[in-house]
Amino acid sequence: MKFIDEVEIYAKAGDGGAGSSHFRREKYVPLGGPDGGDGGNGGSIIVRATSSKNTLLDFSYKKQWNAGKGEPGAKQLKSGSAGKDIILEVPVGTQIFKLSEEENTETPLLVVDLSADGMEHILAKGGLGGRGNVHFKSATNQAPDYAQPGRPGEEGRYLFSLKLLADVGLVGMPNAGKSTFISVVSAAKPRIADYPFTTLTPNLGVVKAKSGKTFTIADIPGLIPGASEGKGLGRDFLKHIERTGVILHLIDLSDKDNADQAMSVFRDIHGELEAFSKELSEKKTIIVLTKIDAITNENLIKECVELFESAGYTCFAVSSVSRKGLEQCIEFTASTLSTSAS
Ligand SMILES: Nc1nc2c(ncn2[C@@H]2O[C@H](COP(=O)(O)OP(=O)(O)OP(=O)(O)O)[C@@H](O)[C@H]2O)c(=O)[nH]1
Ligand SMILES: [Mg+2]
Repeated sequence: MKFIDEVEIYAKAGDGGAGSSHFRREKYVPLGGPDGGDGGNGGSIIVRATSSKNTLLDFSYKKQWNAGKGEPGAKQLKSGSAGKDIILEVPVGTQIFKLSEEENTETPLLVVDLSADGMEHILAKGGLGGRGNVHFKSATNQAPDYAQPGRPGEEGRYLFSLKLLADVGLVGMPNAGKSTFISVVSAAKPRIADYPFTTLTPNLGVVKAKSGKTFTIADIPGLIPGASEGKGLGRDFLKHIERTGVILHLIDLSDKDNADQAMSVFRDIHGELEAFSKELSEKKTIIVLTKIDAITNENLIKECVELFESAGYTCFAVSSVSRKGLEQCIEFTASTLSTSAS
């Protein structure tokens, strides 16, 4: 599936229906009073965040959205029916910006940050229906032939920009085992293969820790040296982990000969995070050494853990194949999230 994280759309709410100007016609009553009904309100365009989507793909196919017009009012005080609302469902984490009428004249204005499942916002409000002439009857004017027109619905160009909202972000070199990790700790089913850049778009998974805590985790394409300057794929996706609380930095231990090699890979990738955004590099980071089932030298694990701990990091050694170490890693991640949230 294609992953789209930025789209521009045009939204037009429905215009209100016109009020009716009409006079009662009854047999034997030569001058019936006004009986024109009200026009219906136009439909609005509403955006709603849903956790069942994680791409803006739908909006790259359909860019123009028009909500229904209100029907005009009619004789015998009949009100026009309201126009239908349109609800645009977007992934949680979508930020919506209003664009100016002329292209690129101003910086887009943030309208709403749809940061929670179910959150809604009226993007373009439908126009009010006009009032029928029955409302304009007065002591001095018993037969008003005036009815209000409907008001126009709001309209505008908007930018939808998605920054995935996950509690935990997975980073690491291609092939580090990120997708395999998310596939065993959550129900996410990403593509996994023994070549780099298997993951082309982010995956989200929900993890239930044994302690009962639940958190979301995002798997993004692998990072390589030079990523912050656009090498590989990673850079485009780093923004998706900008809003995570904790980073799990995965390092494949199965192809390392000594602890220094693992540390040097870590420093390279961490340097890329730093070059992309200082804030990202300062996030709480937990080191996860992966693929330990494929290691014969038990000392290597111990040396690595000691080296990372002496550098101030909490470090876990895990295997997604044998599941060794996963539970401790997940429990620790869950408790780190809850302490940093409070
Ligand atoms: N032996 C062993 N192999 C693993 C383990 N975890 C992942 N692998 C293998 O490592 C290879 C890469 O795994 P992925 O999960 O696709 O790696 P990734 O980090 O998502 O890679 P990219 O998406 O390319 O960045 C696959 O062949 C996996 O089967 C593990 O715990 N043990
Ligand atoms: Mg992957």
